[in-house]
Amino acid sequence: MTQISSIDENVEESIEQNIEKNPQEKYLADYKASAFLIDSLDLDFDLYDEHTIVKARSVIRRVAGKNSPLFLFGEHLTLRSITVDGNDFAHYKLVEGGIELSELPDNFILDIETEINPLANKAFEGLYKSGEAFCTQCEAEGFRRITYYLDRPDILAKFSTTISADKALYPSLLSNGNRVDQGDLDNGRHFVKWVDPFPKPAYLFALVAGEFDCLTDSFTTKSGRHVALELFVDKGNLDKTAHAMLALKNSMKWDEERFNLEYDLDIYMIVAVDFFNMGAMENKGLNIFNSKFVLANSQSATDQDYLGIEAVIGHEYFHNWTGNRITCRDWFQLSLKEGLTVFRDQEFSSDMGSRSSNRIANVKIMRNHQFAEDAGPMSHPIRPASVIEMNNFYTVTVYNKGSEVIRMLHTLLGEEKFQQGMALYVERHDGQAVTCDDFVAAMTDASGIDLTLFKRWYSQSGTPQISITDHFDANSNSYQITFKQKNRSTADQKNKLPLHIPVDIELLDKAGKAIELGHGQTNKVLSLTQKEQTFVFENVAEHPVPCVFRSLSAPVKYQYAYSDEQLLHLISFASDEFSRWDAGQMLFNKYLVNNVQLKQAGKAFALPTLFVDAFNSVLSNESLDSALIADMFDFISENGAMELFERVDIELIHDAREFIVNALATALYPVFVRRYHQHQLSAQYQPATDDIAQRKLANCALLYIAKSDQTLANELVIKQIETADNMTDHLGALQAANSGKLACYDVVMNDFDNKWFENGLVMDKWFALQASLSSDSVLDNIEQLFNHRSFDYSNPNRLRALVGTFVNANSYYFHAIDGSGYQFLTDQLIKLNSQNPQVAARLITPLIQFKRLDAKRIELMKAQLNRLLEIENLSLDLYEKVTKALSL
Ligand code: B3K
Ligand code: ZN
Repeated sequence: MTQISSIDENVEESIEQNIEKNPQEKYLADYKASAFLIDSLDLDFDLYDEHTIVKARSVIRRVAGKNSPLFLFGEHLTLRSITVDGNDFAHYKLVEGGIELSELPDNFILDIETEINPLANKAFEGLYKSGEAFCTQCEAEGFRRITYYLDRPDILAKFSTTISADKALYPSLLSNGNRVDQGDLDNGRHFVKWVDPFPKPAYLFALVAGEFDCLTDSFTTKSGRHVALELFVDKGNLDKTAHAMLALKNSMKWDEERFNLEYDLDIYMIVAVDFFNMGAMENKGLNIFNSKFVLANSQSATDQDYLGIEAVIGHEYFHNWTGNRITCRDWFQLSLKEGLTVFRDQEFSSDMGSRSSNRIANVKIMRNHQFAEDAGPMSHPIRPASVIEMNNFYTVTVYNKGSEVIRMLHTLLGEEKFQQGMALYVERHDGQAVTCDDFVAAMTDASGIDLTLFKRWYSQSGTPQISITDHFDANSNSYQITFKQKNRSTADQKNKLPLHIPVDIELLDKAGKAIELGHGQTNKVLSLTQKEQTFVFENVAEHPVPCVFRSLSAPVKYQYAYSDEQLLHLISFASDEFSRWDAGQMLFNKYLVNNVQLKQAGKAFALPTLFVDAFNSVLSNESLDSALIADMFDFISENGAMELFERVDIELIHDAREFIVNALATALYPVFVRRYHQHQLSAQYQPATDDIAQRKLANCALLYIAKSDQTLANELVIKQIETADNMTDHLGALQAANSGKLACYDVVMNDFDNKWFENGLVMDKWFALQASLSSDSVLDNIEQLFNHRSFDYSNPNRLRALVGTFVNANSYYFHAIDGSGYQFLTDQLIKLNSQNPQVAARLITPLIQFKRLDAKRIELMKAQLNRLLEIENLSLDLYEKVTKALSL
């Protein structure tokens, strides 16, 4: 193979910012190292619900800026006292966002005493109460709600933490590191002291106080270190902890085997809490988890829950090296730890379970969410250049696209060189706060591969669009394939440059065999580095069907004018399971677009026979993995489908999608029924890969049956609920009843409510079903559910289940042309703005991604955004998103 042509425009390396400078905006380019360093921090907490006293003693030294003042961040704090080297100190000024100290010596001990109110803290940032327990969340900038401090990730200090609290109410007092002292105090109180030997940034600090049940276990590392494992859950939940503990031990082992990374403390603790803004937090030695990602037994958790727990437990554990031992210099570098750690957790899940199922699920996140983010007002590179509210940048771009960037590095380097790069990165930077450039430098130096161009992925936002054409020359037996990359302007950047895009390719002959491409290989990774590039393959005997972007080797949209027959060829013969799935998706998307256009041209919906035949061949194929078959029938969501159109017609997308799904349900009805019966498991529930696949296919079949034979579906649903020994099948039956609007729906939903109303996590599945109902009464119903006995407006999980599902997964009703969906969401955001701005700023996403919608809807959405802008004390979180959306 040789490269014969290249067109590379001479484009300037500079990338223009088109967002006006805002006074509150912070810039990566403005980074300055701190003039002061903190060697150690001794914390002392006297815990009370409404007036906790925090004493902080820092050992500080000046490393630059003679006589310059020291600014310490602090928010929502009451200052009680301040001393320097033991003497009262008067040279301070309380200013917005912190305190400024002047006339300081070069080396000193600073003692600051503050008072805070954990009970009043409903933002769940800093120290707060989750139910009866105290807990913390400090990333990104929550530590400043605990004490005045240099709350930035490049300040690494050794922490000790002493906690005192009522002994009966809070028997467990936990913090980072090792427990070094404990004892009783007066008035029924007690104390525990913890010392963390590893210097760390403040965002990794954690404290928990409460009464828990604890599952203990241990792990012996490969060098023989004995590690105590402790998993703390609310009393009564011990029967739901086994899977999380197993996932932890598997993670520890996997990281030793695949990345040669070993755990470093004598103890690893995980605490599950009910009130938590996100999934979990990797605090050193003391992870704090949303209970959703810990608690599971077969009765209460689905296969998806089991897999989610494994992934999140792994993710937080893997942060111990990629995040904690080596952390970020500044928050613009967030993807340094998050993209890399997501890549590591995806690899872990793929090694433990089905690689293709994992890849499909992760690509769906990119296509359904990340591409939309990149095309909307919040578009940013994986290393953002400017930020107003840091919490707004824990995004699918930084996390998932960040992971795709690491995956591309892995594809370009191969496993061996990639691991050499990791080893060099760890050797160079252990104990440091570093940048994405440092990471790429280690990869470059270890592999000898030039990644200069590749680094543009870190600074350029947007989804590249690749158009592919080819030509076969029968005389010379050569096959040429040409790739053009188009990088469109995004909200944050006007001018774009070509990117280094790895294209994993395979060529299939007529018989479906992969053609050898040299060195005994049937696939090849091409490096597309220019705007347009042609690659030639010699000794090709016939025009092949190209299988491009195998496993989606780059986070791009790609287009090749595949005929239906060629897509069927890929579905049947591609050696990469992901590519078979993707060919099915392309076929579906082609006819989704086609049917929308038919209707727009005044014609009726229609499908060719080949379309149904293609999916019949998948469903009838006994040798195909059951999970893959189920995935092939799980088509792009209505939300995701918006990305397929320049101008979105909400109703038509909904109708065309329904038409195609119903056509398949009807045409393949007997095969779905056969598959349903064939994939019933008789053995006891196990969250094992094969069993998960069987359940997935059976429940997928049930969903389709519910669309074509409601009488049979009704019977099957009732029977499945009666006999199910697990939540996956119980919920699968409810989903079928919901989507097929079966006669039993109300009864089975009521029964579920009566059975589970005391378990909020289980009820989240029920709330989500209610919110996804395709019915004109869905919004009224949701309003009423706010008063449901299991609903708690201050719990982020409940809000995400009910409000989040409606706005993200029920787009037909969210985008109702009367504006009711937009108004409903805005009402909730106004309520949440002052209480929990982080959760509000997550929920707003579908209200700001309006670019492709019709003028009427855009106007309605903008009216709601303007309504938000007018409220008093709009949080920075919402302000940033609303203003960016309105400025487009
Ligand atoms: N690092 C945390 C996320 C913190 C979010 C702060 N708003 C969890 C994780 O990515 O592992
Ligand atoms: Zn993370």
